[in-house]
Amino acid sequence: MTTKVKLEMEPKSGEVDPSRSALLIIDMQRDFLEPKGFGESLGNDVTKLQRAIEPCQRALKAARDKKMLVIHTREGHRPDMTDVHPYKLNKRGACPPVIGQPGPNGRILIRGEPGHDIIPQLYPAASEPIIDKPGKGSFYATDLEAILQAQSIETIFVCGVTTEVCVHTTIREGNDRGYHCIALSDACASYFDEFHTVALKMISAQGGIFGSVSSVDQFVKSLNS
Ligand code: TIU
Repeated sequence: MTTKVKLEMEPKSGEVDPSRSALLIIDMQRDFLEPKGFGESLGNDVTKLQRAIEPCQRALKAARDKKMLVIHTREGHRPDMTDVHPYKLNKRGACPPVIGQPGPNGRILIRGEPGHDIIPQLYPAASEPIIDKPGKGSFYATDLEAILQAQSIETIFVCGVTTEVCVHTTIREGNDRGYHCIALSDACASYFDEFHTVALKMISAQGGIFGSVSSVDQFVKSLNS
């Protein structure tokens, strides 16, 4: 039996089934949120992303309390770097190639290095799958879709970083695959305030062209209703 709960969201409030929902936490990795990692090497102020940590913690706690499926993602590459395409490596010379370079937290954006791992505040439980992805979207070159299908998931609550890059790409990919993707606005963050705002608007515009937008408070309220 399924029990649906009401959820306030844009563009239209409705019902979701928590037993067929997953919380997807995107790329809350040290390489994006801490100094000297990939994010900062691209010229970004990493403190802007840190505002998503506490809301992500609240969403994670609520999902765990209700035994909702929680999935974490990490962007990164094989130590031999054979899965880094030339464009991503040097970005047409726009900034120095940094993937694989040594940093204080190990080789930047390389799997197994300390900087590639998820920040301690949101560290995955042993039962929570971690998706290691080479790209921005969480579906590309991963087994995320197989997991969602095996667990009969129809709704994905998405949070993490960055709103307009990996969160957005994942929501677009999920929408094309038939999932109702709901961004938790305050648990997402961007290095650019205006991109964060507009990226969220783009999801729910045109009748929810890519999905819906809600908040951590609404998510928690629904799960506790
Ligand atoms: N996780 C993610 O969004 N990867 C990025 O590279 N984001 C940027 O905003 N650069």
